Amino acid sequence: MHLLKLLPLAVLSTLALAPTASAAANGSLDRRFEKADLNDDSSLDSTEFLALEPRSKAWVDAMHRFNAADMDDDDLLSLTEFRASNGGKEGGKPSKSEKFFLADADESGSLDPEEFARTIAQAKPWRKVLREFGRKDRDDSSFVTPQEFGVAIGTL
Ligand SMILES: [Ca+2]
Ligand SMILES: [Ca+2]
Ligand SMILES: [Ca+2]
Repeated sequence: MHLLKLLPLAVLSTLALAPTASAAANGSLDRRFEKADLNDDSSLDSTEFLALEPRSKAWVDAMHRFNAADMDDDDLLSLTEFRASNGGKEGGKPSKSEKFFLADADESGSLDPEEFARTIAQAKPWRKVLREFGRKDRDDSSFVTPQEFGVAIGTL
C-alpha cells in the first residue's frame, strides 16, 4: 500500500533527473533513425525515409524534405543529416513547380497518372487519383502539363 502511494513521487523525481531536453530529443531521433534503417547500413535511403511519413502526406512533400536534409547529395541520410534536419522535418513545403519537377520521374515535362499520384496524399485510392488527374488534364491528353498543374508561367 505504502509503496504504491510513493510510486508517482518516485517517477517525478526520476523525471527531474532526466538529461537535458536537447539530449533527450537526440535520443528519440536516434531511435527513430535506427528503427527506420531497415537494412542496417547506418543511413536512410528515400524508401526507408518515406516509410516514416504518414500516408496522408504526398510523396513530393516527403522527397522535398529528404532532399533538403541530404546535405552532401548522396541520396542517403546519415544520422548527422537526420539529426540536423530534426528527423527530416525541416525544409518546408515544395512550391508548385518544385512538386511538378520532383514528380516528373522521366523528365518528359508532363505528368502521367503514376507521376501525378506522387503529388497528392499517398493514401488516396487509385480511382480517386484518376478522378483528380482527369480534372487537371483539361484537354484529355492523358498527361498533365505544368500549366494544367498550376505552375505559374515564368517559374519553369
Ligand atoms: Ca538503410
Ligand atoms: Ca547524405
Ligand atoms: Ca513525365
